[in-house]
Amino acid sequence: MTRISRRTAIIGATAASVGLLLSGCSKASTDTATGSASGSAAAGGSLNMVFIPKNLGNPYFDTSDAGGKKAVEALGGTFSEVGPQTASPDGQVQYINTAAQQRASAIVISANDPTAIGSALSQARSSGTKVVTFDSDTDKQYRDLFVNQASPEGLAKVEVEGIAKQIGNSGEIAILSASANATNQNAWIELMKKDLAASYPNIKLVDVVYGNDDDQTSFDKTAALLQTHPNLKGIISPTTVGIAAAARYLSTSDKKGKVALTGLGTPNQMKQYVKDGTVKEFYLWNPADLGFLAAYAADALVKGTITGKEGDKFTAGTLGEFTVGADSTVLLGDPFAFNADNIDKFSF
Ligand code: RAM
Repeated sequence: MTRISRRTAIIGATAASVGLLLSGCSKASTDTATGSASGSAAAGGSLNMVFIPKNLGNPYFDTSDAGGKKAVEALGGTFSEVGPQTASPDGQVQYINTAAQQRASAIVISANDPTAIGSALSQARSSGTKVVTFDSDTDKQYRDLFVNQASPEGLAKVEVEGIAKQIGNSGEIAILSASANATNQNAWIELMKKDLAASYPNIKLVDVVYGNDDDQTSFDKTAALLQTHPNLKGIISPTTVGIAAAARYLSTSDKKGKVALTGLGTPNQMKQYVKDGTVKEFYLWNPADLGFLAAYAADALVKGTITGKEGDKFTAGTLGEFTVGADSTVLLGDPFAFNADNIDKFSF
């Protein structure tokens, strides 16, 4: 059985998918419970893994890190989650340093910047800690492996197609992103710009603004976008924090139903805005699966069963077997489309 078919069999989901695979979505295939991650990094011999999200208090990372915790516990190790309150690279450095001092076996991190945390990560690696980036990468020389949620090209395409169909292929759009240096969002935005230029001559991207993965900032930036661009037809927000804040703003404004909104969101945060008609469709992978996969990848590095070179294979528990691709990257799968027809089937 291939990885995708095995996973699809595990989740047994029936929701419709606008041509996207169901991989990793539906009722979390890693069966991750909600609730905050806990534990503490212990020095010495056995597996101890430190998860560092972009910031704390983001439901997306609560879910991904809970997936990591479940995997680490299944592996008999110790899990901890530490991180900054705001999505800044400086905030992450101190946690990287502490994890290295505590001789963590592995750091699993979503990077707030491709280079700014590089020297801290290099130092951690030179003291024996394996480094796995997940969700948002660093430059590849700073980590052993990157666990990628979905192909960046596919994510860009699905979001651009989504907004295009909702605004009738014509008009002004804007992007509400996360923090300005976020590796993942910046890669997706570049690809969206290319897609727009190549295939959508009548759609004009008039602005890209940054809500820093902070709810209030994202809310305020949405208000400002609508004021600055009175002819705006649509917003793409490729961040779960941004899209939820933008939806909240739109849902009580006179632009509700007039300005389309799509992007990447968690079903739990977006449910009410799909039901009240603010949002028609948005996309995501299963964050719990991403954390789960990252933990198994880190464990394989710690055990030395893989080194991170292309072609290395490892098994990620119930998710099945994965193969390391080019640039020491492992791919979770394809994103999934959420809309009124299926949103009630998901809980994360
Ligand atoms: C936010 C973060 C994260 C991103 C998701 C889609 O939670 O920016 O890095 O992958 O959105």
